[in-house]
Amino acid sequence: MTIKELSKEEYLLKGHAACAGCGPSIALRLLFKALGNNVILVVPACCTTVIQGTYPYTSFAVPLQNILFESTAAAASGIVAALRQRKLEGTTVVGWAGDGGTVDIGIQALSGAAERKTDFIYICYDNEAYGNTGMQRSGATPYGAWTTTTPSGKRERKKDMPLIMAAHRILYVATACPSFPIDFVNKLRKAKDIEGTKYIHILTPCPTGWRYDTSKTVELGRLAVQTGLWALYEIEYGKFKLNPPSDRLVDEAKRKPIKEYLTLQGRFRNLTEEDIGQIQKWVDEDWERYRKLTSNSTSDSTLYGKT
Ligand SMILES: Cc1ncc(C[n+]2csc(CCOP(=O)(O)OP(=O)(O)O)c2C)c(N)n1
Ligand code: SF4
Ligand SMILES: [Mg+2]
Repeated sequence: MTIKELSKEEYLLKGHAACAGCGPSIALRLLFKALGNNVILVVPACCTTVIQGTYPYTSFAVPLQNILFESTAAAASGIVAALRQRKLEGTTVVGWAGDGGTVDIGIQALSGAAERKTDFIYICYDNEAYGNTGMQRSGATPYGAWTTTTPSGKRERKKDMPLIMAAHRILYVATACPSFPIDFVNKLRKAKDIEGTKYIHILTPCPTGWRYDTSKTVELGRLAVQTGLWALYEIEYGKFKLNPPSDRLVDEAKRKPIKEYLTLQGRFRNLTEEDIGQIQKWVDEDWERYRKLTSNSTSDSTLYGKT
């Protein structure tokens, strides 16, 4: 698929309440272009509840259920069961939650739904902090990042949520970023046709929390991928596969230095050279892991065992 072939329909309507340059709102627009309007969205407390607007107004032209912060996957499970009971086929149920609502408070409901193989797509849009409540740190905030609760920079590393979901042996796990729109759209369309729990984790730059100019959202997403900090991959039926352009970055020389990404963002202002060196080392270690997983993918072994 090319950009020109994307649907012209817009189900994220004009006049929504996202900040200028909001990465998650670009991803939402693409989500609807990929899946159309035969979807039911489940959204917990997060920036998206602001983007959608307050009743009786809404910027979403699809059915949507707002639910408690911890309950996205539980509520989506209920909707999937209700649709099945009423024999209503063809509607895609999508859980759409922030990083806090996924890797922290929502993880038990999501883990339960994945273990039950609930037939829905769960998307974590990751702006690496609790945006809606003023930018507190989450389990997905990266090492060194300023948030209101880590004023001198977070000292812990980001949770590897896609691999946590892969450990549930679900049939489809993928990472994406709206700066690579066709990759994201293709992953959504593929996920739609797989039965069971599908998990897509998207890195969505947030100018308000990451402290950069609102015009740089797409550029930052690209840099996250080009430096290798955010790898685009799929784990399909347990097989790990890097997607373009990440598939070319196994060669270290092709990765841009991580510094190019970090220095564009005010939230990393307090990083020392030593911190930057440490982050670069971790990124390089991740790639050694991706290299091993990629070379395994030519054999019959999968993350879940033999095919
Ligand atoms: C049980 C509970 N605790 C805290 C809150 C307050 N709260 C609402 S949204 C939010 C942060 C959401 O962060 P995230 O999931 O990362 O989404 P974002 O706002 O960044 O889009 C918090 C802490 C709540 N609604 N319910
Ligand atoms: S705080 Fe960030 S994620 Fe939330 S609406 Fe603003 S730009 Fe988007
Ligand atoms: Mg968040």
